[in-house]
Amino acid sequence: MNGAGLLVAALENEGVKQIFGVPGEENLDVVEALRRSTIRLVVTRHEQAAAFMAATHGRLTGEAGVCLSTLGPGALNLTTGAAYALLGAMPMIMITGQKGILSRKQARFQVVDIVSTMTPLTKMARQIVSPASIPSLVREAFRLAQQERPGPVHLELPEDIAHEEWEDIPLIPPHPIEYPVAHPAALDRAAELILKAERPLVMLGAAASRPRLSDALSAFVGRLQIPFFNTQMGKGSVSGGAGLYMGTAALSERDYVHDAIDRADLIIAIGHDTVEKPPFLMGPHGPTVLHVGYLPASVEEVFFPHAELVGDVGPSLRLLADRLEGRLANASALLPLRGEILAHLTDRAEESRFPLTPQRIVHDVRQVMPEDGIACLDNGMYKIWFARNYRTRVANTLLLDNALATMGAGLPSAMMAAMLHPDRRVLAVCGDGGFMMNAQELETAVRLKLNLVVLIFEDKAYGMIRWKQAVDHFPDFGMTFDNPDFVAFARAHNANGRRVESADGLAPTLEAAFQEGGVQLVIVPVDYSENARVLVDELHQHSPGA
Ligand SMILES: Cc1ncc(C[n+]2csc(CCOP(=O)(O)OP(=O)(O)O)c2C)c(N)n1
Ligand SMILES: [Mg+2]
Repeated sequence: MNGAGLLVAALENEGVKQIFGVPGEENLDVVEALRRSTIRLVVTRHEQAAAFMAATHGRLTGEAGVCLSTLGPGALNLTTGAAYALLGAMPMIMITGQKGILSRKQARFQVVDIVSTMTPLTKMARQIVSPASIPSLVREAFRLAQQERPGPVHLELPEDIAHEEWEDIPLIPPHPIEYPVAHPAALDRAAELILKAERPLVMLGAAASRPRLSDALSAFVGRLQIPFFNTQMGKGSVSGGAGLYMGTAALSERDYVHDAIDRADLIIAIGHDTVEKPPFLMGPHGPTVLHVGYLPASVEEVFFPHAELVGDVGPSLRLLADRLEGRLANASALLPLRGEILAHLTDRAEESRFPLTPQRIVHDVRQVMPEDGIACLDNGMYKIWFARNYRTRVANTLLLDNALATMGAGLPSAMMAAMLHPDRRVLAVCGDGGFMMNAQELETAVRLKLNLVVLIFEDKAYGMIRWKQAVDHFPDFGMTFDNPDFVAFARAHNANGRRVESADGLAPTLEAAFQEGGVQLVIVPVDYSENARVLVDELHQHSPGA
């Protein structure tokens, strides 16, 4: 077997079912080994999309997704995806080619030091220098990528090592690992803090969304009955518990959910990862914060917990609930604020203005999406509206990126969700700017015969930056553009496209798109004057002092 064969056998050994990417000539031995393997090669139209898809596989399953590229230019195209997985804590393996390392028959043609490039963007970046090391390196790569805190790992396979014949080397079988559970002293301290709290509040952060955690978290919330809010990436980490949901902190201060946060004397922050835009700002006089996480908290100017419960989060929370269940007289002290906080979110959600308000769009999307439907957001102004207003009742049904917050990931992440869950409705939500950053993947989605609806918010602008420009009192300048005819664009890709022509047209158009199946674009004109009216003026009035 050659090095490439060993690599592919090691990937099969890890349970890999598909690899996303754009091969180059340096990968041809790997491509040939894939052809003979059980692993499917899914070519994309840009490496960035392959990386976003692989990262989303890791995010949704906990098992690293794998992407492949050639050397130099192809590998550089993976870098945004690497950062997306690193900041977002998504397990992913990137395999890139390289010219031969034992002789240099093409001098420096296309040679870039990709291992150095990837080092700050990954948990590990290595060149494979001998087939002998492949089984152990691949096992190590998956172990590192998948263990807390998850993230990307890069392996570079030079073409001569890929081609080199080697004796069969035994693969290293993966085994399950249980993380240590929090220390009894930490559990006692945490229980004491919660027992003496007068107005406790739970916050669910990004790490709360780990797929394996959803049941334990839902049980914890159900047993203690302490109301909870979530960060953007902690959204939808709990199934059920709807009666305790206080809102999502899409902004750092002043929003209605901050009425509860500002009154809390204890915040139990489960899985908060400070890669996220802060859900609230800690200061000298704020509440006590208890960090619950797989790893100790990182300390920031705006986040410095007073106590920590570190260990496998699910089992640790069960032990904590054992100490507290039925003993918390003040558990629901903040719950009376819930009705008023949530009432604000339905404001203008059914208004018939055209172009549509963002509130109306979020409302209508929710009507059309079943509880287990998955909405995958790109990055733009609508992300704040979805984070605030879109209610989730099933874990991991709103995927958004509040970590790298890159444009261009919406469509590829939705494609991955559609591949993993062909039985569920999947919706990509994009701006007209972000959609065009990876629009070429419509061809991939059609080729893969995915069932997927892509909703494009059309304001003919980089709306979010335009909004910030206005908030900061800069003149309106430089943020607008024209769009292609999106309906014709869809048709040119053998997809279908529909434009929403009236306020009442959105829900039926989305419904028709889902019913018809295949890849469907729905273009909805949006009225972004609500951004300033609600997110600046109204919230400023609501909380002028903050
Ligand atoms: C790759 C990348 N480039 C630039 C930005 C900065 N940025 C954040 S939101 C945004 C505008 C997004 O425009 P669009 O996709 O049309 O969404 P809208 O805000 O208009 O709804 C920009 C340029 C970014 N986050 N990622
Ligand atoms: Mg836009």
